[in-house]
Amino acid sequence: MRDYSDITIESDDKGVRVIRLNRPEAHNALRTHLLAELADALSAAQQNDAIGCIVITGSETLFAAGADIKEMAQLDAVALWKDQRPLHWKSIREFTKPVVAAVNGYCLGGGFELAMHADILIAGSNAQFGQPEINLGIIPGAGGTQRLVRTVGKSLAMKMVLSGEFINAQQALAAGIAAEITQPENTLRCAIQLAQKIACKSPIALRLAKELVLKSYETTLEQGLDAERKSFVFLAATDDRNEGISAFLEKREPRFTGQ
Ligand code: DAK
Repeated sequence: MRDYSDITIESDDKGVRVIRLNRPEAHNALRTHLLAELADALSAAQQNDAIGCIVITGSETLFAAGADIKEMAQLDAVALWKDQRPLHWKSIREFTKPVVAAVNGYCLGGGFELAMHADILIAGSNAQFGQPEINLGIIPGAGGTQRLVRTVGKSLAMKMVLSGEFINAQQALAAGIAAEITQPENTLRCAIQLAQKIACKSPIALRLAKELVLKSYETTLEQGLDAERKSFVFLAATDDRNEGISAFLEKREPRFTGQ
């Protein structure tokens, strides 16, 4: 395992790797170095067949307060032009394995955008979500203007992006941002349990399922259905599909191999 300073990594024997944001002194602000480590950790997980699902989390009281404002203050237009952060965000965006976000406390700005890159979000009852960039005279920079509206609809997205107001865990659940709410001390455990349930499925089917659900943001229904049908046919050529069906018929647990 590589040596990281801004994140920590922990893996279990059930195919789950937990990536924890670890800059408590700066409310886990996503400085460039942290994003680079995160992109690197995801790239390592991508290449490791033993990892089936990732959990991204912060602490019991805080997910992340956004981009590092102190770092941003140093960046003029030329520095922003050469900014490496969009490349790291691209790596995060293109990660193909399932990602569960376990979110407690503040989940703001770039932190919220990171959580929205996850496929499933489990929120602690103390979670607060917001896009407060407008208070700094800027706008969301990692997809907040695009992903939020696709999840919660125009009116709530506009309210959050234009006013900078936060919403709580209950509101996030009602708006479809969170899949589940739990007590803050249980958020990570809950996310890991879900990730373990996911990690033991067929990695090929998982990858296609994730890709197709995300594709629905970008395609017409007809194109999406076509892609789904072709993927469905493709899966019939895999060992995992035969194993899944055989296991069901033989009343045993499947053992997927990713072949
Ligand atoms: N950056 C740097 N430091 C931060 C920080 C942040 N985002 N948030 C908090 N801190 C630091 C504080 O400065 C303080 O440090 P010290 O003064 O002790 O050294 C420490 O963390 C504790 O913060 P507070 O004292 O403020 O704690 P409170 O509990 O009173 O308040 C708070 C918590 C989260 C409400 C407050 O800290 C706050 O409002 N933080 C800023 C939230 C925010 O505005 N977030 C949006 C940042 S802009 C891009 C991609 C993404 C983005 C931009 C471009 N590209 C790819 C181009 C994203 C932009 C953003 O996220």
